[in-house]
Amino acid sequence: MTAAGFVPLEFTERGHAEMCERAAAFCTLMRRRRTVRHFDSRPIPREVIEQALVTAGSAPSGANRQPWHFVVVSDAAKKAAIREAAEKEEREFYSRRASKEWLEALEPLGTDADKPFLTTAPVLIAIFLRRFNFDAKGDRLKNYYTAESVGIATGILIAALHNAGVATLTHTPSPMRFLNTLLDRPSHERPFLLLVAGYPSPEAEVPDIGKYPLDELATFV
Ligand code: IYR
Repeated sequence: MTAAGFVPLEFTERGHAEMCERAAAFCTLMRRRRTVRHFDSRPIPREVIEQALVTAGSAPSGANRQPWHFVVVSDAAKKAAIREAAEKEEREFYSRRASKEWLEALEPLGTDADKPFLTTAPVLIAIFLRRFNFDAKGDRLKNYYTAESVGIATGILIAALHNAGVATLTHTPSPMRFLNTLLDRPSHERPFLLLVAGYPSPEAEVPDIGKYPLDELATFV
């Protein structure tokens, strides 16, 4: 990225009614997003994934360092290797590492150590957080607000995929350093999240849980 000057902002100011309409339409769209744990194996169009990744890459980031890297995994052998490594960690998590309180919190989601979606879903997007970048000379360039930046980009990716008709699951096997080895990523990149993407299987069910209403999730002062 070279130092740029300044260019005029492209911004569309909308009337009050149009603003409200668009806000409501987007809210309706996004409230229909559900985390899916049962996927169909049918492939999803690669262009859709590519477009959603470019959308995610539009996220704001500390000093515009864009401290993310996305690895799109559709190879069956790679997915199988990821599943095997993730289930190994998950078995530890569910049988030993997780506190009683944590397991109780997960109860309504019905999750366990088996992760068949890691091999049935057509695509796994491994999201890496780059703790630093390298400049043209190969010197380290510090990144800023990396977790915030990658979190925002991930949220935009989830929204972009949902908007295109792709269901997702935010999966966080812990620890997930195995992703560096399996996906050949350097050690200064930290696995941030494994986003499972695809069509839901026809019999997919989701937990009967809700979201906070406005008066609980926000305060206006
Ligand atoms: N990583 C585990 C456990 C898990 C933790 C949270 I916090 C969740 O919201 C869901 C699952 C798993 O994927 O099963």
